[in-house]
Order: sequence, then C-alpha cells, then structure tokens
Amino acid sequence: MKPVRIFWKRNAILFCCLIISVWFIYNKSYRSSVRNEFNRGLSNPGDIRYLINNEHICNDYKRVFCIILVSSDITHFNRRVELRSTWLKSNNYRPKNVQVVYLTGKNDKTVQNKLMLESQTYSDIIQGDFIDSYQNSTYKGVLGFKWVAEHCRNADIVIKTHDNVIINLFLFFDKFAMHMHDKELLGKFIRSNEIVREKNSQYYVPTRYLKGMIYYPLSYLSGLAVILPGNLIPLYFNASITSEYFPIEDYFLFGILTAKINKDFNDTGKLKYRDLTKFITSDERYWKHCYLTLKGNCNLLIAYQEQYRLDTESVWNVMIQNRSQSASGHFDME
Ligand SMILES: *[C@@H]1O[C@H](CO)[C@@H](O)[C@H](O)[C@H]1NC(C)=O
Ligand SMILES: *[C@@H]1O[C@H](CO)[C@@H](O)[C@H](O)[C@H]1NC(C)=O
Ligand SMILES: *[C@@H]1O[C@H](CO)[C@@H](O)[C@H](O)[C@H]1NC(C)=O
Ligand SMILES: CC(=O)N[C@H]1CO[C@H](CO)[C@@H](O)[C@@H]1O
Repeated sequence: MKPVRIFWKRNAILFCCLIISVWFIYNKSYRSSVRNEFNRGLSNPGDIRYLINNEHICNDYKRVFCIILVSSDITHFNRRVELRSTWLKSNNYRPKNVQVVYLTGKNDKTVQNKLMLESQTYSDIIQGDFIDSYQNSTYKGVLGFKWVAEHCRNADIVIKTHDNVIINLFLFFDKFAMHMHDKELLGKFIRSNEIVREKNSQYYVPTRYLKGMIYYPLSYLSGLAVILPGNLIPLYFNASITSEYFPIEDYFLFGILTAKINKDFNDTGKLKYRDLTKFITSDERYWKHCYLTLKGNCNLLIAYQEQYRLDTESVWNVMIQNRSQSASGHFDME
C-alpha cells in the first residue's frame, strides 16, 4: 500500500503545481491584455481595428474613379437606405466607377446584429472597434482613411462626407473633377473659428486641448464634405498614426494632419485648400429654389444640415428633375 500512497501524494503535488501555474499564466496574460487595451485606449487614432470590413469594394476593379466615405451613425439604418436609393446609388454615375462605403463605430448587440445583416445585404459597411458616438467621430474619419490606404489605393478621387449631406456629383464630375490638382483639397474653408468650451455643445473641446486658446490656431476644411485626390490618403493615414487624438474630427484631419504633412514640403510642394463655400448651402429651400428656377444652370454643389435630418429624397428629386428631362445620357431613371 505504501508505494501507492506516495504515488498519489506526488501526483497531487504535481497537479496542484499545474493548476497554480495555469492560473498564473492566464491571469498574467489577461492582465497584460487589459493593460494593452488601456494603453492603446485609442489614444492614437491610427490604432483602430476593423469589426466589419468589406475589403473587395475597390479591389474588384482595376481603377475606381471616385470612392465616397460616408460617416454614418450606426443607428441610422433608414437614412442609409434612403442614401443608397438617391445620390449614393453607384449606378447613377455609370460608366464612371463610383463606389460608396459607410463608416460606423459599435453599439449594443441588437444594433450589431442589424448592422451585420445590413452589411451582408449591401456589402458597403466598414465598422471600427470604438463606441459610435459624436465625440468619437475623429476615429470614424481615421477609419475611413485607413481603409482607403489599405484597401482602396486604386481610387482617383476620395470624397469624405457624412449621412446628412447631399452632393450633386453630376455637377462635380462635369465641372470640378477635371480641375483638381495633386496637392489640392476641396471643401468649405474655415479660418480661426472660435473653440467651443461649452460642455453640451457637439463641438465641445475640453480645456486640456489647445489650452488657453480662444481660436483654432490652424485653418481647416469643414467635415461636411472634403474632396481630395486618392494619392494623398496614405500621407494622411501615416500622419494620423503618430498624432495625438483631438476630439473634433475635421480639425484633426484637415487642420492638424495637413499641417504635419506640410512640414515635410517646401512652399511649392505644400497641400492647398480650394474653398467651395459659395457652392454650399445649409438651406434646403434655397437649394430647391435654385434647381427649380435655374434648372441645369444651378451651380449649388453641396447641401447639408447640422440641426435636423435633411430631406434627402426631395432635395435629390428637385436636383435631378432637369437632368432626366434633358436626357443627358449618364442618368437612368429606374
Ligand atoms: C470612444 O470609443 C472608445 C473605444 O470604444 C470608448 O472607450 C470611449 O468611451 C468612446 N468615447 C465616447 C465619448 O463615446
Ligand atoms: C510617416 O510619418 C512619419 C512621422 O510623421 C514621417 O517621418 C514619415 O516620413 C512618413 N512617411 C511617409 C511615407 O509619408
Ligand atoms: C521644392 O521641392 C521640390 C521637390 O519636392 C523641388 O523640385 C523644388 O525645386 C523645390 N522648390 C524650392 C523653391 O525649393
Ligand atoms: C442644362 C439643362 O439640362 N437644362 C435644361 C433644363 O430643362 C429645360 C426644360 O425644362 C431645358 O430647356 C434645359 O435645356
């Protein structure tokens, strides 16, 4: 009996050692992963991971004329349906190859399941691993640039916009696209805006950012719509990797990053902004009036809203009315 008891004793000790070491290893790796998560903590905008990635959107083609990145609130399911059937329907622009992706963050399980279904249906969702909130929109913007840098290098033109905007792409392709330069970004130019320090504003900037300043030190382009040559995207994404997070998306992307990129170039090589302000309106009635009276001669390019939901369908219908009458060839009514 004695040797058997010793056998059991030894094994029991070994077993205990095993349990303890497994616990130890598990605990250690768990803690370090939590710590990494915390350290990463999305302090660097370039660190964003994909939760949903439709990699093929541009890779299916040799060349993409225009990729449109639409920052969209994850819960705006109906809005995206409306956009897909109006100005963001790729077929409108054939034979030009125009592609669209919607950028979202994450939310709860129910919303996630709905989004996954949407992605399966339309294959146009790119989701980043961060909570979808207005304050996190900087991450959404960087997610879009990262995605283009990794999966859509073959796009000539990139348009970064959001889901409460409409752009007359017919007009843009006819009158603006051919005048674009390698080093020029188009959008609504903003110079020395006042920094908003009121906590309940959507533009709130905590005092630790731009400490003591009243005005933004850099000029930038409004995030409502920015149009840029595709070959600039890798520069922007690269610059974002080493930049500290700033809570206002458009100031981060087109103020901070542009300044960082421009440091590497002499005066002739610097990036420049072309101001589109006179072609942009936030007044739906003005837009409709212009298209109804001037028809094909209305030169409004962009309508947007910040306060309420844009009536995309009616704004679009008024805009295309004249196009379908004039049978201009690249618009088909369905
Ligand atoms: C932004 O996303 C990060 C990562 O998911 C999250 O920890 C943080 O709470 C979010 N911030 C806001 C204001 O939603
Ligand atoms: C990427 O960014 C780093 C740091 O800002 C810079 O030194 C480097 O030249 C950039 N590389 C490219 C290819 O732009
Ligand atoms: C600026 O840099 C470009 C190359 O990026 C060079 O060809 C040009 O001569 C430089 N111009 C001046 C004024 O230094
Ligand atoms: C530019 C353009 O297509 N203009 C047309 C708009 O529609 C009117 C008729 O309603 C035509 O006469 C214009 O030529």
